[in-house]
Amino acid sequence: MIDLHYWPTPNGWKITIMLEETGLPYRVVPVNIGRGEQFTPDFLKIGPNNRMPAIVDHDPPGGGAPISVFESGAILLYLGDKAGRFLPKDVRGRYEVTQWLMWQMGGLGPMAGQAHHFRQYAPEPIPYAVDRYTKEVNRLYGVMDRRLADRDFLAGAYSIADMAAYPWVVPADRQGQKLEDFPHLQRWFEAMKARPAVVRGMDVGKELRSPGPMDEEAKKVLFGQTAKTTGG
Ligand SMILES: N[C@@H](CCC(=O)N[C@@H](CS)C(=O)NCC(=O)O)C(=O)O
Repeated sequence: MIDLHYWPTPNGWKITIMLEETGLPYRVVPVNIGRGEQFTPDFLKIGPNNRMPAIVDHDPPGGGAPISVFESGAILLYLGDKAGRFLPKDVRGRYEVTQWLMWQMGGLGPMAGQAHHFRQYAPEPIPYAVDRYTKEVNRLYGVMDRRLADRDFLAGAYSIADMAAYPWVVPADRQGQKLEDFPHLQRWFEAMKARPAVVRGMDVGKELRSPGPMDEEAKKVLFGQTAKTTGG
């Protein structure tokens, strides 16, 4: 059994999609990030970056003590190896997937996250920041669109790279993007959205989210963190 320390957000959905695709048994341990549960000493033992997702695998390949993994990209690699699916074993296929996974981790996710922040949450409008991150996400969508022009999925066959990217394209409008401007990306998006495991993964824990805009308490917890306030 795998414990998934989780809250229903794009980085969490990457992992629920993979777990649903593979059918690996898991149980959700909620980490309410709007109430500061990412700062508790117990969570920091497995998620030292104060961010979910993280997993603890009580039945790791090869046996032995439980293995914990944080960072969604590392978790996807771990689960790909464990399940022997969605991550090729041959060196060419494996790095085809790994480079697009890293592209998502270092590019699309962080830039889209900043676009969300400055477009939705900044207490006062900062046009330079809005413009900078909206344009950068637009460039990254263009990269995906070109990549998908002559193949079905980012690394050719469906893989953990697609599972990593999809949750960050779901809120395209919050990033100031129109999928109609990217026809190959739009076709990929529709194909992803139609996969039953993707639908199930995106639904995990939806009852945990409070409806409506982020409340003031969550804003206080999430924005303005420093080393002093996050040490557990
Ligand atoms: N690079 C990390 C980022 C994870 C991340 O940013 N998680 C967010 C939710 S999507 C979080 O836990 N936020 C809590 C906070 O900002 O305090 C990963 O991919 O796992």
